[in-house]
Amino acid sequence: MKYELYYWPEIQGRGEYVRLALEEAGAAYVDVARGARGTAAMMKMMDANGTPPFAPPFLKAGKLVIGQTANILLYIGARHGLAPKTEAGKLWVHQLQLTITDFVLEIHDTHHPLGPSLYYEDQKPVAKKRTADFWTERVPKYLGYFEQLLENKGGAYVTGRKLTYVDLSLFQIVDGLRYAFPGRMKAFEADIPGLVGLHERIAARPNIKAYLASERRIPFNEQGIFRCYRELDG
Ligand SMILES: N[C@@H](CCC(=O)N[C@@H](CS)C(=O)NCC(=O)O)C(=O)O
Repeated sequence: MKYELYYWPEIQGRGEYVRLALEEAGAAYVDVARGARGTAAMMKMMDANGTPPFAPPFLKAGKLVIGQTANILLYIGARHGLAPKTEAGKLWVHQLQLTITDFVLEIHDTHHPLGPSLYYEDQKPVAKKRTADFWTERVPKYLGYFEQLLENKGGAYVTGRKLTYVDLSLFQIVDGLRYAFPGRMKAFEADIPGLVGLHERIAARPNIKAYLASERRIPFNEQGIFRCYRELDG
């Protein structure tokens, strides 16, 4: 079965967490909206009767159409050995992914604190304030939490010796924060040696390495979640 991933074609965004899992798994998939008339096909899926997704990303797997990033990863994780097999283990990594989902929204809100429909240019002063609080309070709290989990397990990955989709998502978080806030992140990295090491290990995994070097990896840009605005970087 070839999966169909539906996501905005110009950005990594939330689709990237799904792409990384599919790439690591070596799963066959098509990034539908990047093809001809793909965005129209994506919009049509959201207008369908039955169980339409609210927003991209969503994944078509045979007859199933699965929305919400963490829900998609729950599905992929179980089918491609990227999650523990026990019920407790599955729920644990799903819980961690939902925490990452919360963090991703807070990252987005650094540049769009007043709302996603307004232009960044119309919310710059609030964005500056929000970003300052984000780096003082929220980054240390979220990344400190994941750093502690890594340290407690003492393994290569968050749950120990075995890679899960959560590790792939944390790679993306470190990569994205480095792009969006190079100065702030450089100063902060001394506090998260475990996550920095995890980022390196993920980047070196053969399937991920090949993916990152390919055209399938869309470069970071100022339409995505991680945006590099110099005025917000300190
Ligand atoms: N909680 C959802 C959020 C999905 C989401 O916000 N998708 C964005 C793109 S990254 C979108 O297109 N949203 C349309 C909207 O909210 O109207 C997830 O994690 O997948």
